[in-house]
This record gives sequence, C-alpha cells and structure tokens, in this order.
Amino acid sequence: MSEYKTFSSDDAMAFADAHSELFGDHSKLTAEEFGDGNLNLVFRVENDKGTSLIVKQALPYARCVGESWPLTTDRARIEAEVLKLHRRFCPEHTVDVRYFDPVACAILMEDLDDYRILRAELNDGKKFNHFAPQLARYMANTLFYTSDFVLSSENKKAEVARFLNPELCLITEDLFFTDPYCNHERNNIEPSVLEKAKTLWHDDALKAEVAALKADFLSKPQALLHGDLHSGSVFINSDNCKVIDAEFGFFGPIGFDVGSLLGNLLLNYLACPGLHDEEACNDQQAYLLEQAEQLWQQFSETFSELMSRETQDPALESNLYQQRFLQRVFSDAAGYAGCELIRRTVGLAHVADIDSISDAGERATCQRLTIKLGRELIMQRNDLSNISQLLNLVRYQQPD
Ligand code: SR1
Ligand code: MG
Repeated sequence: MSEYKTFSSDDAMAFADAHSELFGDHSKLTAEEFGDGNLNLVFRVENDKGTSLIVKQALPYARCVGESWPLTTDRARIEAEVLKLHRRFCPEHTVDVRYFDPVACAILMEDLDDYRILRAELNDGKKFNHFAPQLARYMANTLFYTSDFVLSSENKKAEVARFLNPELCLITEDLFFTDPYCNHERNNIEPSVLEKAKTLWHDDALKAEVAALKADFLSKPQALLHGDLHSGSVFINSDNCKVIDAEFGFFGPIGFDVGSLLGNLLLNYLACPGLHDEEACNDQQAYLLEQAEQLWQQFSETFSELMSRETQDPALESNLYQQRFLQRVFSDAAGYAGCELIRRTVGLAHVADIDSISDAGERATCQRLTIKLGRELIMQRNDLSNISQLLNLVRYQQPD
C-alpha cells in the first residue's frame, strides 16, 4: 500500500494474508469489523480452519466522535512499539503484535478469542484470583525495565523522544485533568448528578491538587506507560490475562498506570450495588478489595525487588531513595485513581460498570459516590501511608 486508505473487510483480509503465514494460498478468509472502542477499526480475520488474527487500523479521527475530531494515525505506531517493548519485559501478559504497517497505520496481532474483556467479566460478577498478581507483574516489569533504574541516560532520552505521543497525551490531559473541573462542553453529566458535579468546578482546594497531578503527568517521564490501563484494556480467561490497546503510551509517572487500574477496580466496586443483588454485591465487593490490595502489594514487592537487584545507575541504588520512590508512586496512584473515578462520571468517556446500572436512582447514588471518593483520594493521597488505609477509605464511604 503506497498511501493510507481506510480498510474495508477485503482490505483487512488481504493485509492479514500478506503478513502472516497462518492462512496459506487456498484458505477461504472471512473478516468482520467488531470494534466498539472509542478510536479505531478492529477486524477479526478467520480462515476456514478456524485460525484467526486481529487487524487493528487507526482512523484519522476519533471514532466515538467522528471526523470533526481529527486524530493522528501515528498512534498505531506508538501502540505497536509500546506493546512490542512491553512484551519483551512481560511476554505472558502482553498481546503479541505480529506486524505493523506504518503507511496503512495497521497492526496485525494475535486473536485472544478464548479471552473476554475484564470489564465485562467484572460487570457480570465473575471472580478470577489471577488477575491482580498477573497485572501487578505486568506493571512492575514493564515500568521498571523502561525506567531510569535500568536505561542509560542517553538511551532513556532517545526512548522518551520515540514515544512523545503529544496528541493522545493531550486527550488525557483534557479529559482527566481539565474538563471535569469546569463547565466543559465535552462533559457528559447526567442531570441527577449535575449539582454534585458543579461542586467540582468551584472547589479551589481540589483544583490545586488536580493541577499538581496534571503537572506531574506533563513533566515526570519515569517509565514507558501503557497510558490507558483500564479494565477495558485487559483480556482475561480462566488462567491468564493479557494487556492490549497501548496507543496512549508515553513516558510518564508510574503512578498513572497503577492508579488507572486501581481506579477501575474501585469504579466496579462502587457500581456493585446497582449491578448485583445484595448477597452477590457483598461478595463481589469483598473480592474487589482483596484484588486491589494484592495489586498494590505485589506490584510494590516486585518493583522493590527489581530496584534492589537490577538497578544499573549506582546513584539510584540507595535503599532509602528506593523506598521513598515507591511511596511517592503510591500517593500518585491514589491521586490518579481519584481522577479516574471523577472523569468516568463527569467527563466525556464513561464506563459500562456505571452506565449499565438500569435503575436511575442506583446509578445516581453510585455516581455521587464516585465523585466523593474520587475527591477524597485526590485530597488525601499524600496522607495515606499504605494500601490498607486507602481501602478503608473506600470501605467506609457513605453517601452525602
Ligand atoms: C476520545 S478517547 C476517550 C477515552 O477512550 C480511551 O480508551 C481513553 O480512556 C480515552 O480517555
Ligand atoms: Mg483504548
């Protein structure tokens, strides 16, 4: 292909056929477009033996809004390269990218057809004990091995430049840290929580803390982040999970990835009363808090071990510095988790956990709680010394 063209199903089949050895000359191929995300086209291409691959193509605009929101197709390169690098450091839990075409802005990758999206599974009340340890490992490995603890100064700067990703970072900067705290036209606020949302717009103490979190997002290139690590970016089956969708990747604060994932567990926790009957709700909430605890504990243990064993820069070997570093990652994660709760309630991009609550009253109660808990996490992030304290804040949340 000599120039960019939006793929039809036939184009996706030809692309998959040309760049894999799985299909062979005489295979009868079929393709269906099934993308339901905010940005891209996603095709499943399958042969008559049932072998399948995924073709993901970046559109030159944000799919969820339309052509009025132009968007760089370079995000496909970022996604392919982040996933390849993350797979080098955590192959078990990163989707396998087989081929990337910079002109078509298309990626050929493994089809996780025996996996389901983690968000959908949690919304259905499914419980898996492996996802917290596995995602903790994914984050610890990918974030440690792309940080200053390992990369040489020169290499780190070259990598920061390779993954600048200004347009997608701007989306996060706006949607996470700006829009929810003002009367922005992109906001998506249910009338029942409008009054509560408006309190955010006049909350100067909160806005100062969100500004600090945004400033760190803008200027703390600690490691190569996934950049959009919510429960819709994780595929899971009965024994494994794999991370997908790294187009928002860039060098940023480690706490952003950890906080995004933690925030999504908390969103699901707060949605439980609207999604399940009382007994199932109590069960699911207890399970989610255990997973959240393990997620942080195992992430911090693995990251600590890696720091003490594998740090390459002698100046960063100080044990005291490493402990302080991790404590700061924890506060950052608490703050970014709080931002995730708020932006998923007030901002443009909501989550099915909350939006699928059919009872309007339950949904409004849940949304008010996400705003309240989000605020507390942001405001108290530097006073929370450990994950148990953070989870107590969640556990004892009361509606206003
Ligand atoms: C216009 S993009 C909206 C959201 O979808 C992505 O998955 C990111 O979370 C982004 O904030
Ligand atoms: Mg995504």
